[in-house]
Amino acid sequence: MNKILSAALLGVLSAAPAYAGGTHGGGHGGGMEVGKPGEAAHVNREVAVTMKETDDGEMLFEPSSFSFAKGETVKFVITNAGELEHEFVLDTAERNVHHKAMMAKMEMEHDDPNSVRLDPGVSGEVVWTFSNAGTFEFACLIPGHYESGMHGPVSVLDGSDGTFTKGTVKKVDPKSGKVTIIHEELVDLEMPAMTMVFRVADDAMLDQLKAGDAIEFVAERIKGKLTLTALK
Ligand SMILES: [Cu+2]
Repeated sequence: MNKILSAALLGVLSAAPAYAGGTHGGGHGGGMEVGKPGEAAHVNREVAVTMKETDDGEMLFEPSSFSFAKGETVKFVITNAGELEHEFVLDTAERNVHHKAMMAKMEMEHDDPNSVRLDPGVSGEVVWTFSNAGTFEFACLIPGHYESGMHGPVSVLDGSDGTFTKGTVKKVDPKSGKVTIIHEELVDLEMPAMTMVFRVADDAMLDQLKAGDAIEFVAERIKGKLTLTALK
């Protein structure tokens, strides 16, 4: 598992040749490497995303990164709080680069389930199932916007060979990258229910946790430290 996780975090899996086929049309119904269109009835988590420009010419997404567990269906509720048109596209970083190059050459309008394009002041949704582990990307591919800051990583962690344990977040400490959890028995680690401090495998996990949250998580011992490797 540790090997798989590090590979995923390094983005090695996103280069898997089996999915790297040359067609541009990804997102048309079937599965993509980043996952597949999700069904509203299966949403595990809803996240709010804001797109905007700053006074000094940056364009950005808030939050700027995500971390999900493999298999999660996420409803992204996206708001364009800026003054320009923006889009939210989920894909591999490679495919985004390719797609961006095409968009620089011609005007393209998409209506694929992995993306939404929004006028200023408008909100939209993308419901997506992250069916593969790996490091992916969300981005705005309108010419110039990616370069101005509109992209961020999506880590999909494979906790499938670990057991999910229920817990309640007691404290989040972003500075040290640690979270304190009041948890039930950790079966894989043979530890009884108690309150413990964990590191996170990916800092983006901390953005999704706040004191009082009821969570399910997988914890593993990585280099001797208790580490959260999946969250839902
Ligand atoms: Cu944009």
